[in-house]
Parts: sequence; C-alpha cells; structure tokens
Amino acid sequence: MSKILLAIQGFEPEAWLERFRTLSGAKHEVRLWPDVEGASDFDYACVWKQPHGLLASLPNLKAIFSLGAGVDHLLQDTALPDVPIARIVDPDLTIRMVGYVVLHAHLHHRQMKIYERQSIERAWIDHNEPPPRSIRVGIMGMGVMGQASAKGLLASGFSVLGWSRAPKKFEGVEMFDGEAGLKTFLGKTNILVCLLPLTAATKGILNYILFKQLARDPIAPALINAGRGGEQVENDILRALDDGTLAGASLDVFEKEPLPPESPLWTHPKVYVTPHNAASSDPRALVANILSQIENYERGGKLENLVDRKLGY
Ligand code: NDP
Ligand code: OXD
Repeated sequence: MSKILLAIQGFEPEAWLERFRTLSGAKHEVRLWPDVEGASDFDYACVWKQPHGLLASLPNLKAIFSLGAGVDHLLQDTALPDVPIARIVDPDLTIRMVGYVVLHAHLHHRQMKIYERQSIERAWIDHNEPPPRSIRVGIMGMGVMGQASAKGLLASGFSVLGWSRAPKKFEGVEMFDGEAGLKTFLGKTNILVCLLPLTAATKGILNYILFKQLARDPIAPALINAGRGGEQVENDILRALDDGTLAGASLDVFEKEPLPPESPLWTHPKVYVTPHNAASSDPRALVANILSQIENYERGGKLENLVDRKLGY
C-alpha cells in the first residue's frame, strides 16, 4: 500500500480526494493536506500550488505529480526534494485545449466581436472574411498542447506555423525554433497562439515589441494566450489593442489570477476573457492517469512525462 498526499490550493480539493479514494480502494492511503496530523511518511505527493517547504518535509517521498500540465506553480518552491516530478499529459486535458484554441481562432477570423455588436444594432452587414487557408495561425510552444492544437487548426482549414525551443518537424506545419526563428515566425503569423510553459525564458515574451512584428495581411493580428499570465504584459496588450496593433485578444490566463475586477480587460470590446479554464484539470478524468503511473512505478516501471528542472518544464 502506498501513502499519497494531496496538497491542493486553487482547485477544489475535496473532489480530488473523493476521486482518489474511490479509485484507490484499499490499494492506497490517500490524505488531503492540511488534514495530515503530523504524518510525513508519504510515498507520493500530488499537488497544485502546494505550500512551499511542504514537500521538503516528506523524507520518504518517491515522486511528485503536478495535477496540471504546467509545473511553474510547483517549481516556484525553492526547497523541493530531489525526486522525479511528473506532469499530467492526458487526452481529456489536451482535447479541451484544442477546443479552446480552435474556437478562438474562429472567433477572431470570423470577427465575432463585430457581429455581436451588429446583432445588438440589428445591422445586416457581411464583412467577407478571407478564406481560412489564407489565415496563418502561429503557435508558440509546440509540445503536447501545441501539436494537438495544430492538428485541430489544420482540420479547420487554417494554415499553421509553429515555434519551439529546439528544432522540430510536424506534417503540415511550417516550423521555426529559437531566437533565430522567432522574427520570421512572427512576420508570417496573423493569429498568435501562446501555449508556452512559464520559464525564465518565456516570462513577459508577449509584449508590444513582439506584437508589432506580427503579419497584418490578410487580417490584422490577434492574440490567443492559454499558456500562462506571466508570459503576457497586460499594459502592452491594452496599448496594442487600442492603437490597432492587435485587432483582438483571447486571454485565458493573467498576470494576477483571478483577474482583478478593476482590470480594463474585463470590459474591453476587443477581448475575450475566460477564467483559466481553457483546459481545466478534471479529477473525473485525471486521477486514473496518476494512479496508473504510481502503480506502474511501484511495479518497477518508468514514470512518464517527467519535468526537466533546468528547463523549467
Ligand atoms: P509541453 O512541455 O509539452 O510543451 C512546451 C512547448 O513549449 C515545447 O514545444 C517547448 O519547446 C516549447 N518551449 C518551451 N520553452 C520555450 C522557449 N524558450 N522558446 C520556444 N519554445 C519553448 O507542454 P504542454 O504543451 O503540455 O503545455 C504547455 C503549457 O500550457 C503548460 O506549461 C501550461 O503553462 C499551459 N496550460 C494551460 C492550461 C490552461 O487551462 N490555460 C491547461 C494546460 C496547460 P521544445 O519542444 O523544443 O521543448
Ligand atoms: C495546467 C493548467 O497547467 O490548468 O494544466 O493551467
């Protein structure tokens, strides 16, 4: 029997506990922080925004699991024990992200903010959007989420470009990499999708200077950020929207979450705001994935989707 600690802030912890206990049966003992009564003999920790220092106080820990795809929340803890860290890769999470990206690419290509306004004004005006194939959607971050989103966008008829850290090839996608490839990638991109992990290299990358480099033909550029809020400079997004550098933005993540009520992004006529739920971690779908990783590891198998602490993702 393994002892599993859940340390969850920001998600609904009880739903995770219930699902872990239901699927574990008698196989594992599952406890939810802070209700651990001084126990520290846990084998595994499954966390979302765990309190810093908690994991370092668990001497028997064999591995840590992030309850989401991103691990920036976890790696911010500077006292992490030296055990493997695995992140979630699951079809449920991935398909949700594909849905978000494809939906918002369509919203910008089809100028839905304009038609929403026209509907209120009862104005029957067709703006003759250019063919989808002529719209180039550029994805920053061609990992699990980026690759699946690229397929969804291609199936919707868009042209797709990708940008990654290291060189990569994907069928039907024009790929760029590193600092050297960024300028050309941006210069060809109409709708920019950010699916990057938050690291020292990506912090603040979505700024005014970058927006200025986006292609303006056949449509003015739009930004879709479902990566992390720390990657965007919100004042720069507002400036770019207001001076026409960006025609629109879909933001699922923010510098500060929840987005403060006084943020002008909430009511900006060119912005779609969603509450960091482009791809929500759902315990009904993800707990089985984590338990099967634990059970495989206990049998001597390898952990999958390990995080490289140096790269930060
Ligand atoms: P992956 O680790 O599979 O992919 C990350 C991608 O980013 C890789 O292609 C990587 O390049 C690229 N990358 C990293 N650093 C750089 C850099 N400095 N320059 C260029 N490219 C870089 O992650 P996922 O696809 O699973 O998830 C991506 C992110 O999406 C998560 O980290 C999280 O922040 C966010 N996310 C948001 C959700 C939401 O609901 N809003 C839900 C789930 C995830 P390379 O391939 O060369 O390594
Ligand atoms: C994740 C997220 O990283 O939900 O999975 O942001």
